[in-house]
Amino acid sequence: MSQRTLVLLKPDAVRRGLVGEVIGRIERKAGWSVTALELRELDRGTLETHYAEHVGKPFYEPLVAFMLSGPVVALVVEGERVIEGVRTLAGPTDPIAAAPGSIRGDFGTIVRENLIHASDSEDSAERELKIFFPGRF
Ligand code: RTP
Ligand code: MG
Repeated sequence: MSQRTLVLLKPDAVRRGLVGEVIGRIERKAGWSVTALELRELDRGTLETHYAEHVGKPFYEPLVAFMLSGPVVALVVEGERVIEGVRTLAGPTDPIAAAPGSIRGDFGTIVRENLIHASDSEDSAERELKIFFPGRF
């Protein structure tokens, strides 16, 4: 089943020069392709919409500050079971719990600075694609 997912390379990934590494892992999966890609600075309103499920949680404000701390790379990836697949490549939220071989497991240590966001369901993907690439998906 071919799908689309929204991926964000978070400011830590951009700052640390890991954009090529992370996109390379995604691109090398058979049949997957990047169909939109942009480096951009986010604003508070976009983040509030994107992270609506987390508004009011203790980690929300530090998360927003982190996501505003530098540019992110927003991309759309298309391919077979790509929603679950990118989540698997990323690994669990806490990089210390993430297995080596996953993006978070290989490069992260801090829960907040976990390098990558990927839509977690078909509904999330549809919602998030509209937020980050309005009029295109
Ligand atoms: P994401 O939404 O970014 O793909 O990550 P996720 O599904 O694995 O994690 P989620 O629970 O949706 O949390 C969103 C992001 O908030 C930061 N976070 N910090 N306890 C904490 O300090 C904490 N918990 C979550 C992480 O950046 C996480 O990816
Ligand atoms: Mg999430």
